[in-house]
Amino acid sequence: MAQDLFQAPDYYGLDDLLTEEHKLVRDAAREWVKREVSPIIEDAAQEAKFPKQLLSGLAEIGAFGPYIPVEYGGAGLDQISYGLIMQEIERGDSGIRSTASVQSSLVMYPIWKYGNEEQRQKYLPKLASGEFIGCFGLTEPNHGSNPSGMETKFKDMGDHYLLNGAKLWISNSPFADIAVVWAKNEEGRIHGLIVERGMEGFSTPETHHKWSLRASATGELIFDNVKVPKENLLPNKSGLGAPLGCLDSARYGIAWGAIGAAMDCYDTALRYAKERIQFGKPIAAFQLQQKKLAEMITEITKAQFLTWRLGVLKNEGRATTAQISMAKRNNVDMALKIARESRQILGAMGITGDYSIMRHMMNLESVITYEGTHDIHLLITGLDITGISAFK
Ligand code: TGC
Ligand code: FAD
Repeated sequence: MAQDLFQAPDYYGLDDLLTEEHKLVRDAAREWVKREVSPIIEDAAQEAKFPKQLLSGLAEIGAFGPYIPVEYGGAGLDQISYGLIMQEIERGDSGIRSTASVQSSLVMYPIWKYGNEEQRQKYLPKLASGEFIGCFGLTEPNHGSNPSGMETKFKDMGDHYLLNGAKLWISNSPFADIAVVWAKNEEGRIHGLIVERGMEGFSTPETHHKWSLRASATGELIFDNVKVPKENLLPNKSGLGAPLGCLDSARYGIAWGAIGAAMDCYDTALRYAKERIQFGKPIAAFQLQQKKLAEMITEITKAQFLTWRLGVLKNEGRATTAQISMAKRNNVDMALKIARESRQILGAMGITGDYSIMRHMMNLESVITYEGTHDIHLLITGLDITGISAFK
């Protein structure tokens, strides 16, 4: 990839609303991405390999459990710092942000919120340091948008549970040390179980040939009569609301992350448009290109303020699921549109790996699908404003 010359757009002075801590955390993540991610990410994506060498750095910048209390190894930061870290990482690559999202919001969060003290002490410090990597198994071959229909189930065998079923499209599964798995008990009630690599009957085959999130490892979770110790059941919450509560946290992080991808595309396109000469002028001098760039910075600015406000509400414990859906949906759509427009500004160069735009564009096709599709988030808003569910 060409040298990383990224300069973050801040058209309306959002920085004035951030604390010194927010800016320190954000700048540390930004520097780390420039130093460690940008130089290697294009090759990793081209080769479809997750760059494991980034794991220790992710832990160091506080990306594993930013808001988990320090006593459990987390960074003890607020929700805006968490968001800013996700923004900076996704500025580098959505796949790397995925690893951080899953680890923090889909693995550490449920252990912290729904686990007992023994489980917290056993797993959280190791997850925070990156010694353990986790994954989250909700989606199944026959149940994506509709997880309540899940078929994975466990049976009480007296001294252990017996787990059977399969999960599909699971980020980090091929190398994860532990999986937080959602499964139904004999009464059909959904519970979370911590399944550890090495348990007999548990396998995690990798999903190949993706055109999107190529620098992230995706795979299956297969449970063939896996004996799960009883102490691995998360005791403090059950029902679909338990995994959905984790999704609230991850979707919030994605709303920030998508801004990072959009910023990177915009910044690259702006620089290119000012340098590329056609018809004797920089292409930035043509109205059609200015329209694209002006609309991009407008959309990025709107998303920055929507998401900052969501962060304030989240810090106060007032952000609703529907508000989080709106931000995830709006920002990912915004980023994908900006990636497509930016790609055009670069002409043929836009399709090469010399620039990050095409990689962001392809990544965002996953981001607009996972953690609730674009349609599902619209229906969540629809339900919230009308009181009528259009899901079923
Ligand atoms: P519904 O009847 O609405 O709700 C069932 C129960 O859950 C409660 N609830 C929530 N609780 C906590 N937090 C939330 N956000 C909640 N939303 C709902 C609700 O009150 C109810 O409780 P109770 O006590 O009455 O039973 O459920 P539904 O079956 O109608 O489904 C609603 C729907 C469609 C919105 C939901 O199923 C959904 O969000 N589907 C999308 C699935 C999804 O997002 N999957 C993501 C998989 S993980 C992933 O993609 C990771 S990508 C990782 C990466 O790489 O970054
Ligand atoms: P489907 O649910 O089959 O939907 C197909 C289409 O139908 C979509 O356009 C959808 O919007 C539409 N649709 C569905 N229901 C309705 C409705 N009621 N009304 C209108 N339209 C509807 N899952 C995990 O559990 N853990 C992970 O770590 C994880 N990582 C992922 C990583 C990647 C790279 C990808 C691509 C996915 C990942 N997922 C993960 C799965 C992801 O959450 C699902 O793909 C997503 O929830 C959608 O499910 P589906 O793909 O089965 O699509």
